[in-house]
Amino acid sequence: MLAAIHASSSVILTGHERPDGDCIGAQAALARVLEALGKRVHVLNPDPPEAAFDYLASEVEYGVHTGEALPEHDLCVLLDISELERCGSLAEPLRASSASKLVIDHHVHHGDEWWDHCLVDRSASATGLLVHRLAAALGVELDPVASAGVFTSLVTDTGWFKYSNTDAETLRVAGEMVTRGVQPDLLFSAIYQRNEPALPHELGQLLANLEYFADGRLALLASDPKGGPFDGNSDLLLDILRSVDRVEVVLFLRIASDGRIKLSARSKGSFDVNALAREFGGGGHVKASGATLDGPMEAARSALLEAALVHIERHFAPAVT
Ligand SMILES: [Mn+2]
Repeated sequence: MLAAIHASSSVILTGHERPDGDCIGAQAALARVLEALGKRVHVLNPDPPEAAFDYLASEVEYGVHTGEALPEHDLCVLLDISELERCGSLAEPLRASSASKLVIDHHVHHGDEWWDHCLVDRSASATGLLVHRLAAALGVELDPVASAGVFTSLVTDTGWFKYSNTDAETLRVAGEMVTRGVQPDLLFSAIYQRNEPALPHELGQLLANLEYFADGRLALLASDPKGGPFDGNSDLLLDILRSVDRVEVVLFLRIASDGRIKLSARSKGSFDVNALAREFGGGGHVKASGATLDGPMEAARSALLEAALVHIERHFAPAVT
């Protein structure tokens, strides 16, 4: 893999649709590392980064692919994703390109290992952590922008170091990024404290539909279709639901602005929400997964609830004595 990077001269970095903080943070870091090695780098995603990450977007050019021909390249790196199908309009031209493909990811991968090279570690808290390891292997020092990218990856994928994927390496690397100039309080307010005034009202309306099942272990929130689409960051809402003592599984269904129904699934313990999300064509991690369901909302809610109760009964069934 290192040889493939050294041999390349022009590299496309890409990621999944609606790229999150880990995806674009890892891209920012890798873009700076490759540029330090003299490579020409094009960051090209199916969608732009959220405005919350404009402190990275002001330093790194995040191109958005709208169907045009790909820039000339001899290496393509997929970050925070291992399936070309999730690269939106980039999937076809990338598949047609003869350039080698490198996957840097920490998600569960199903199916063929189709890539040429990979740096995949499912135990890594964030893809940005893998880019940090790669930079060390390449002998490149992270500059302030790359450091902000790695820090962004770590904090967004660990819920600011709250989730069980927060390990010693994550905290050690976060500390190193602070040494390199990252100011955690500034990044925290940039990412989490710039919501619209309407957000608390929207969350209040959404929370009115909260239901508990399975003896309080399942919190299910299906947004009211009359309430319109919700494209805001749902982390805050998921945090509130997870804060309930008895709740083990959180399922949030919302109508996105494209009219489709998006599922965010979270687990507090060992319950595997990835297995549940996969039943609906989605996936992710054991404790955090998502999927897109067919509407209408009531049908999606019933199908999801029925499947979730089967999984929960299986998982929490008392041991047979
Ligand atoms: Mn990630």
